[in-house]
Amino acid sequence: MKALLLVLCLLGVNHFASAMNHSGMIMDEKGMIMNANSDKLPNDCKKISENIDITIHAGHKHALKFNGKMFAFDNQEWDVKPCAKINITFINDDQIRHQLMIHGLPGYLYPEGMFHLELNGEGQLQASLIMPSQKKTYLVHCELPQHMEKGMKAQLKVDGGDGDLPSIPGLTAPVRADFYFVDWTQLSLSVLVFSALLGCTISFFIILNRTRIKDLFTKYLIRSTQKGG
Ligand SMILES: [Cu+2]
Repeated sequence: MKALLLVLCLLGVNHFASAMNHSGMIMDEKGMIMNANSDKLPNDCKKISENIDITIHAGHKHALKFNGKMFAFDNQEWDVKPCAKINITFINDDQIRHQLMIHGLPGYLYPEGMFHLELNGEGQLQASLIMPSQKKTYLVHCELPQHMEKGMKAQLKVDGGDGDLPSIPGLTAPVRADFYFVDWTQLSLSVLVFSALLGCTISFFIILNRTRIKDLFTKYLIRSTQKGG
């Protein structure tokens, strides 16, 4: 009976291990690497042209410099030579899940044309990929719901790329800019006109009485200094 249990346990462990590392995917409790490629050359490359180390941070703090965005990578664009080998260090600075996905790669090397790194929370992963020789711009993004729309979008160019992608924070304009609808009612219009008139009145009052206001302020300062002394 004990021997049977031991065999079943071993089979279970073996099955679990194979599930965590199969067909180009490595997965553990920290995150996932899918379709990494450090040695297979694309068909149009005779050799690796350059070896580049790129560190990419992901997190909400990198979106602070972009108005209206919530998530971002620390960089929005990279440019590499044709047939470059890119060694990526992906660092998640947030406590939530983020991905680094590169799309449009050749399917015979990268299933579904995709290179995919994922971190379930703070931490880092390293993986490599080899780019084809074609002059092209690849989409880099996080595919979690709303993360790309909220700013986690970038582009990877090979040989200068074949154009720019839209809606890259700080780089390119969106296809359709956000429109924030204002429901103008009689009340909201009245509040707007009243605020504008009030602002103008206060500004005119200050301009017309600037000498008197200056005198009063100076007197107040002198009195405060004398009291303090
Ligand atoms: Cu994300």
